[in-house]
Amino acid sequence: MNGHRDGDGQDVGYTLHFYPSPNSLKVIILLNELGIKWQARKVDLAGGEQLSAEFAALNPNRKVPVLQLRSGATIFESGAILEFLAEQHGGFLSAVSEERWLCKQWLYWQMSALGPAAGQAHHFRRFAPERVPYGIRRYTDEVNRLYGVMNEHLGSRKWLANSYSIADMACWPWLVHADWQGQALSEFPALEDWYEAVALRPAVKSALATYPTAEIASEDYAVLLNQTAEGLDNN
Ligand SMILES: N[C@@H](CCC(=O)N[C@@H](CS)C(=O)NCC(=O)O)C(=O)O
Repeated sequence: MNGHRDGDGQDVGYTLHFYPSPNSLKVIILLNELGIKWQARKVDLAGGEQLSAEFAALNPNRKVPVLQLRSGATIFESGAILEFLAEQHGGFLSAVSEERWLCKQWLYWQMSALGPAAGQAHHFRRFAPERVPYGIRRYTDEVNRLYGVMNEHLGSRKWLANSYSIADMACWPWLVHADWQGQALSEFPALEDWYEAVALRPAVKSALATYPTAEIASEDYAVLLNQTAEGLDNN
């Protein structure tokens, strides 16, 4: 799939296969911050488009976001996409080794801790077809702990790394719906200041205004449940 063009025939460079949820919003923010040309293609998650053979060819894990390059090659996992774009376009990931790793450790912390725990909190608090108090408590508490970790770190610095970076862009979208995770930002003053500082950035404002994070309606949520290995070759 070479030479992506928009309606005016301009080369748009990248295509982002996305859904308006935190993992895609991270990448949209970075694309906006870098000011590069890209086009958005919304994937119909509720309709199960991610499970199709066509989509599996883009991402064997059948999730968004996926960044498609001009060559047609694709990159999945939002953290890898952020690193790729930051490296390719020389922004928001320091070239200085120590600073680079400070940024990457918070990026990996988001990918391995904040994102999965917040996702499970959303699941057990809002979507689970049955009420599971243990699941609700476990993930609400863990997200609370992780907010505390960020709050402590941000008590003595403005950004997660030395300057505004892909680490901030990775974490911020997960706090947009802190209430879905049973959290109140007002209980974490340094985190709240950081949240407001990121929210004021024009690239972030425009990402959120153009792609407001959407909740999948509970009647459409069924497709996201009970996926097993057996289902992988059903499509
Ligand atoms: N670790 C992955 C997570 C991707 C992910 O879970 N995407 C969700 C939307 S936020 C998805 O595509 N869900 C569809 C499904 O589970 O069928 C990343 O950060 O890219």
